[in-house]
Amino acid sequence: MKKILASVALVGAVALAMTGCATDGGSGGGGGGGGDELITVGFAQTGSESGWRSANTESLKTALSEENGFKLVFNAADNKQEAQIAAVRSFINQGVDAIVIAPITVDGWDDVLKEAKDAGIPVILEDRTVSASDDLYASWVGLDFEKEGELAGQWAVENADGSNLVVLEGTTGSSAALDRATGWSKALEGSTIKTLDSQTGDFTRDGGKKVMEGFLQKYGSDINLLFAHNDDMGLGALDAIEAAGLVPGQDIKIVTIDAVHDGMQALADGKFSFIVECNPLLGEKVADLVKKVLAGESVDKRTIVEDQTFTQDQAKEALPTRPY
Ligand code: GZL
Repeated sequence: MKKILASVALVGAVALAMTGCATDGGSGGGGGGGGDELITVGFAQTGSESGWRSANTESLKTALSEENGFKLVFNAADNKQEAQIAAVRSFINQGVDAIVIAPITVDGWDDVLKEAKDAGIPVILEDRTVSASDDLYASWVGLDFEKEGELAGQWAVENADGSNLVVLEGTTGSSAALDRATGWSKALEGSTIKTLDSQTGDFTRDGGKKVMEGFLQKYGSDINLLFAHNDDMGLGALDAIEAAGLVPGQDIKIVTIDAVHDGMQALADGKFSFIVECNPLLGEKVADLVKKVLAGESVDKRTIVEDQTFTQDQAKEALPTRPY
């Protein structure tokens, strides 16, 4: 609907411009239908739960800036799904030109995505994804979370087979946690790694520390391998491990995902053993998708950004030039 309106509006705007009385050509908010007015974008971010999230927010704010032709309406939902859905409803009521969402969990999005579609406002998903039908959003750009989990698991099987494992899971119901767990389990098939326990730490340092304290109280020095779905929970777990008189990287090998600065520092210091990167710098791709969708151009439904992995030596080498 929006595309047809945009095309008609664009033709109208061109016609009117020739008579010296151009309109903004957009239905909804600002200049989404063409012309040199700013494109108004509502961005519903998960919150500020981790170092990765801060880098992702910075990347999108930089790309969706006024100098790049955007007026950004930003909301961080404090990791609460209902608050994030309310933010999207608010963007619809404001009549923004486009909506960007980093969906906290996969479920619960059908109704509000239908409302955005009915309002003729295109939605672009970044980072995590949703279980709703993909005709309810224009495009998704993010990472291959299952591959990230599989790469982490492959390292564990090659370097820590036979270990007693505990897992700090990401936010329950998030595509990042669900898919990383799938990839990890796939990699461990046929190995002799024994999973003692697995619990969510909600992607936060505090969550990782609290859950690791519980694991240590229950299993003590039997634990010799930790898989944390992100660096921040692994960093929180370091406090608990050291408080228990154990040496991280020696008594307990730690594998994490993200490769944010503090995680890479822990890896370079020998406290972490292996990290699989999850690239948060998605801003330019999101901005490009917004402009193309509003211009009525066809775009890929899914765009996956490549990741890489780091050993302790590779972290020492990469740290000085890491952008986040
Ligand atoms: C992954 C992203 C996850 C990160 C966490 O793309 O959704 O959420 O791994 C962040 O650090 O909180």
